[in-house]
Amino acid sequence: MTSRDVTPTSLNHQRFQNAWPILRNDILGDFATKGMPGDAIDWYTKNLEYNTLGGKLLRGRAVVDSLAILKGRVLTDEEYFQAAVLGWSVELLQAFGLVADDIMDQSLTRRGHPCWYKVGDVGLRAINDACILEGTIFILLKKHFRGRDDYIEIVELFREMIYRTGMGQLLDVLTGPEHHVDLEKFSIERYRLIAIHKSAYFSIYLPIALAMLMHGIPRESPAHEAAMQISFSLGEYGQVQDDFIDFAGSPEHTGKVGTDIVNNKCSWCIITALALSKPEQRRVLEENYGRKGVENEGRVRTVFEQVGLREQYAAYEEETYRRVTRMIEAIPDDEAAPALKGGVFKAFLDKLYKRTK
Ligand code: DMA
Ligand code: MG
Ligand code: MG
Ligand code: MG
Repeated sequence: MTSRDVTPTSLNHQRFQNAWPILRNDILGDFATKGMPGDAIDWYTKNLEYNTLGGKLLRGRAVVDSLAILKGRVLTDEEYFQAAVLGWSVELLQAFGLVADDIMDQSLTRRGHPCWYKVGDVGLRAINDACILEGTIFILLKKHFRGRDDYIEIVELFREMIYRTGMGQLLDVLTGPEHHVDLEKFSIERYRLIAIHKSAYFSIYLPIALAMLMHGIPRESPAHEAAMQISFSLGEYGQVQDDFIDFAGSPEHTGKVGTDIVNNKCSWCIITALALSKPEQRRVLEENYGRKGVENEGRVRTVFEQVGLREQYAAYEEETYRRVTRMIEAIPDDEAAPALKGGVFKAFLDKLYKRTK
């Protein structure tokens, strides 16, 4: 059974969206209950809506989709709502991560609008807004999960995933410092460590693990271990896509302007280009990567084209799709992992495959 057999995608999207107004009221109600005056509530309303909405909701919807696949049936309204609370909590994690990420990456646009820190007089207040968005996750969890057997495991999982994501963001900036370009620091091993931490844990493993916990599969189990390993592969694939889109995507379509080349990021594009470049091309990369000038970026882009990065990416995508599919097909349907279903990963893989934003 695939996720599509369980619930049609468009219907599922609407059902997921329907939970938002309820959670939004919970969140703003909590702010008011704790004595926050009107101006603070107004500010928070803007922060919340600007940064949580407008994305693809890939991660949030993955929680409900995965739970339906694990159960092998359409979810009841109660089950759906509880899973949607977790899904929106993942979206809140993503929201606070992006607010902070855009400051660190000095990005200009996100989801087709100025990054939050670039809006009006927000500026570096965005740091505190990110912290509040993070705190909100635990308000929702407390309200809707306290008293359930899986409450503590769910809270701990969010805490761990936030911590891992922070480690990934740290590695991301340490590997590509703003004023010291050293392409020797870039390696595929380092790349994997960054991608797994900044992306795979919260984007892939978290939604799937939440569905598994709701389905009664405890964290300390071979099923979670297996889920984590496949999530790492899927997460790395998703980050390679993000990196390629940073280079090749059009801002009108993706809603964001690529910043990896000027920011000296240890991206899949530069690692691949370095591996393929002739000495002369490598010199161009060394002299121009991570520099602020438009001409510098242009020269790097030219080398990326010369080494055939687009073809490399297309080949990587096909190879990865086949490799991850094999991993998914190899999930043992046995005593060790009785309740893990390959369908949850296949649904994720198919959503990522050939994405252009
Ligand atoms: C973002 O990585 C990671 C987190 C944890 C939000 P990134 O900077 O490559 O993302 P984007 O390309 O969307 O700015
Ligand atoms: Mg970024
Ligand atoms: Mg970043
Ligand atoms: Mg990126």
